[in-house]
Amino acid sequence: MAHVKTVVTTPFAGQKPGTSGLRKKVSVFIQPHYLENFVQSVFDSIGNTVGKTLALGGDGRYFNRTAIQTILRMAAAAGFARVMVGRGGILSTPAASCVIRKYKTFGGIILSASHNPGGPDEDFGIKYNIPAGGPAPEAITEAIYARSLTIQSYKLVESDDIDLDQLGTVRIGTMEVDIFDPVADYAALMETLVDFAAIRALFASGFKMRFDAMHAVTGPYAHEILERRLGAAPGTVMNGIPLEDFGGGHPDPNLAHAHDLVAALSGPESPDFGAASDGDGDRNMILGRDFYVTPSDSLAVLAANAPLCPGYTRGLAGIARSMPTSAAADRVAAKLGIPCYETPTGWKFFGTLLDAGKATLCGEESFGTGSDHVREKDGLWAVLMWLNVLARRRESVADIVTAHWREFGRNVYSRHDYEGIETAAAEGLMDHLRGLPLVGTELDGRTVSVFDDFAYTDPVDGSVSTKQGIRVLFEDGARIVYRLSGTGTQGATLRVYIEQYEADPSRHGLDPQVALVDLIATARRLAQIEDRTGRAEPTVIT
Ligand code: VG1
Ligand code: CO
Repeated sequence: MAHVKTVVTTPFAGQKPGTSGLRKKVSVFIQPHYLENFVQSVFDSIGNTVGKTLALGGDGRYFNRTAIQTILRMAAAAGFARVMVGRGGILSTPAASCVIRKYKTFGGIILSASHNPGGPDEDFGIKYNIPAGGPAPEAITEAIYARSLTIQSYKLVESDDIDLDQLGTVRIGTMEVDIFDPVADYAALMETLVDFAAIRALFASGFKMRFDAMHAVTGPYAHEILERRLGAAPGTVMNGIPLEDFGGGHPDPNLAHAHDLVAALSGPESPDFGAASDGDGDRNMILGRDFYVTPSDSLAVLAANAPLCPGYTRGLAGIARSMPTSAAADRVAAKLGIPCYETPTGWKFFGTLLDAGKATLCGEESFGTGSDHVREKDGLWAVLMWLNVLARRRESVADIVTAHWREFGRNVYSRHDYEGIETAAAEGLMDHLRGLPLVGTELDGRTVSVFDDFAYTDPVDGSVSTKQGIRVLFEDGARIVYRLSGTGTQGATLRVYIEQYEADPSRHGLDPQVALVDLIATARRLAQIEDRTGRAEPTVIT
């Protein structure tokens, strides 16, 4: 047995996991003991770790490799028998969930700050996923936080760094470290869910696509699956090499940040289909030629077309969406006669519904779509589902979405983010809203029917989550939601979600910013956004 060393430490304030794990600046994480305190708090909060297997990997950002070496030494000291590490320290978030489930590990640690920029001056993140494969529920993240506030020491085994790039098994003390191919298990799972033969035939017929991996984790996955297994032309995958700083970009697949892709998909000669994913591979953006698919619509279209895909031919048990996501999926669920669940923001709330077989597809307006195949949202899976639908329907993305609107009506939708505002101003704004007596009053010609701070009782385990976003629901079905982000690392980010139902097909083609102009004005005025934050306009519109 290698020597286990106990290191005395003192607690750090603020090691509280947010919407998706603990995210901080790299400068915070590299402080002596900071990462170690959090990892020990995880190991102390998840039950007996002796003899267990852990999955470990990340999105490849700066500090990923260093953190992995530290976590391996600590896992050995915690008595883990085995740690499975993606080669090069790489594991996309959905691939990590896949591996945890497939090999029945005692959960996993995922190193990622998702779509936040990477590099020495940017962000890092860490989260623990449970044996079911999904993000730890709040009861566990709260236990981890509580532990971090009392921690006095952590343990590690003294050993040299291991070579993360060499496939195979090495040992740290008695603990096995298996360096495995991070793509193979995930790609095999995808082959069971979508019709690879149909998609191969689509590409063979001259169909053209661009996939923007944004120099983040999905590059190797997209090269293998899209270009090698599905026969998409070489060059289909753009920015396919993972870089520690994502090439200086912001690996967030939206119209503002995936500008290379948006440019590539504009004009009559452009490819038929475009997609992008984020830092850790769980988000997706779907584009047609000169056409943007809102994530809420993408969920609804996939739900309506899922039986075209081999993994879903038997139909869906139910759909789940986060509260700020539009009600487009609800309309599909109603037509299919299946339930639609409304959960708080963050994938951790879908886990119980998926485990209980109550929901098959899940989605969030924040470019997250997924299903019961793993317990994370899954960017490439969503892209493959779209390809499967396109291969079977042989219509353009725009035609599929506009036909969907004609059938179900359009939930016109937009999210406005005000990033990096002062925390006190953001909290003051939310307090101001909470205090308003709105129910039954009229705002710019619309009557408020419901006004609350969203609370959720999990229908499976009964756990309650409160203060999940302020909702203003109007009698005509329009809606405004206000939330503060739980993933940022600097100041606060106010998210304003605006939605209005449009049944009239002659108005379906309008730009949402135009169609929603009155509601957007109401949202700004009601929350006194400019007065309180100094911002006349949002920083990002999706
Ligand atoms: C954001 C999104 C939320 C998503 C979360 C994690 O959270 O709004 O829908 O689940 O990011 O996604 P917030 O609290 O900043 O609004 V990822 O791809 O960053 O793991
Ligand atoms: Co992500």
